[in-house]
Amino acid sequence: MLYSLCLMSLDMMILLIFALEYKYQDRTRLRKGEKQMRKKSKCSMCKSKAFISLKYAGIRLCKEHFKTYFINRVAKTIKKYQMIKHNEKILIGVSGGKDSIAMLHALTEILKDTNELMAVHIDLGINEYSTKSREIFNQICSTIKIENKVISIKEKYGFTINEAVRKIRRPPCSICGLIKRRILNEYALEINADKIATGHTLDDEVTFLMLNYINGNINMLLKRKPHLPKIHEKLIARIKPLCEISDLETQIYCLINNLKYIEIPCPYAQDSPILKFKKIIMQLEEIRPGTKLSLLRNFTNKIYKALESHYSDKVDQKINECIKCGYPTSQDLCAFCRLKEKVLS
Ligand code: Q46
Ligand code: ZN
Ligand code: ZN
Repeated sequence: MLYSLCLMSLDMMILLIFALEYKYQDRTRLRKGEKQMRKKSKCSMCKSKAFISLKYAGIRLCKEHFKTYFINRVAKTIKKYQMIKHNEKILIGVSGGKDSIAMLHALTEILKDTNELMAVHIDLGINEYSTKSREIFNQICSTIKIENKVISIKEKYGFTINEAVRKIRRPPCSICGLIKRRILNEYALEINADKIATGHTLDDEVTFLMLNYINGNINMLLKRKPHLPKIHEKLIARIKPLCEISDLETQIYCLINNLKYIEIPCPYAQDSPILKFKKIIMQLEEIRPGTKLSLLRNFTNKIYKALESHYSDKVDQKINECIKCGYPTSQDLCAFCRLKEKVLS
C-alpha cells in the first residue's frame, strides 16, 4: 500500500490520462482521425463526454459511469474470490492513503445492508505523516458514519515505528508490515471479526509477485492470495478486495467522490525498492495494456496451484506455536515477539 508516485489536481489527472493515451500517435494521424477521436472521447456507456480511458478494458467512461464501474469491479472481485459471505463481520484496515480510503468507501456502498463493518486505523507514530493520516481517518469515518477504532502502537506496545526503525537493522517497511499485520489480527480476534480487508491494489500485488519471482521466494509466493483463508485459530482470514484495481483507479475514484486522503508520503517510502518496481510495472502496462491483470490472474489461477501442489508439503513445514503469544511460527519465538524483545531491550 505505498502511495502513488505523485498526487495532482483533477485537471492535471485528466491531462495525464489523455497524454498517456495519445502518446504514441503522431500529429498527422491525430488530425486525420479527428472525427474518429471525437467519437472515441465519448463514454462507452452513455455517450456523454468521457472522463477516463481504460485501455486494458477497451472502454472510456464518464465520471458517473466510472463510479459504477469501480464499485462493480470491487463487487465482482469479492464474488470471484469468494471473499465475503452475508452477515460476516468485516474489519477494514485504513491507513489514510488513497487505496484504503477508496476501499472503505466502496465496501460501505457494497456491503452496508448485508454485513457488519468496522474500520480500524493504526497510529504508527511516524511524525506528521501519522498525525495527518489519523485526522483523515477520523474525518471519513464520521462522513460515512461507520463504527471505527484507532490503535496507537505506542500505547499498545510501548514503542513507535520510528523507535523500532532506530533499533533494528531491517528495512522499515518490513518492520512496519509485521507490526501492522499483528495489530490488525489481534484486534480482529478481540472483536470477533470474520475477515480483515486490506487495501492492497493490483499494482501492490504484481510488484510483490515480481520481487518474489526474482528472489525465488516460494514460501512468500505461497502466502500471496487475494483471499487467504483462516489456517490457524489465531489467524483471521485476510482479503484484498482491490487486488484487481490499479493505483490510478483508486486515486481517480477518490478524486471524483471528493474523498480526502493523505497527500504526504511516508518518510520511509522513498527508500523502498517497491516504488522503483512499481514504476517499471507501469511502463510494462503502457507497452501492453492488461499486463498487470494477466500477471495476477495467471499467478492465482495457474502458477499458485502448481506451486501449491509441488511445494506446500516441502516449504516451512515446521509449525510450532510461539512460547510467548501462541501464534503459529516455525521457531520457538514468533517473528513479532522477537522484534518486540529487540526493540524494548
Ligand atoms: S507506512 Fe509503514 Fe508504509 Fe511507511 S513504513 Fe513502509 S509500510 S511506507 S504503507
Ligand atoms: Zn457515461
Ligand atoms: Zn509470539
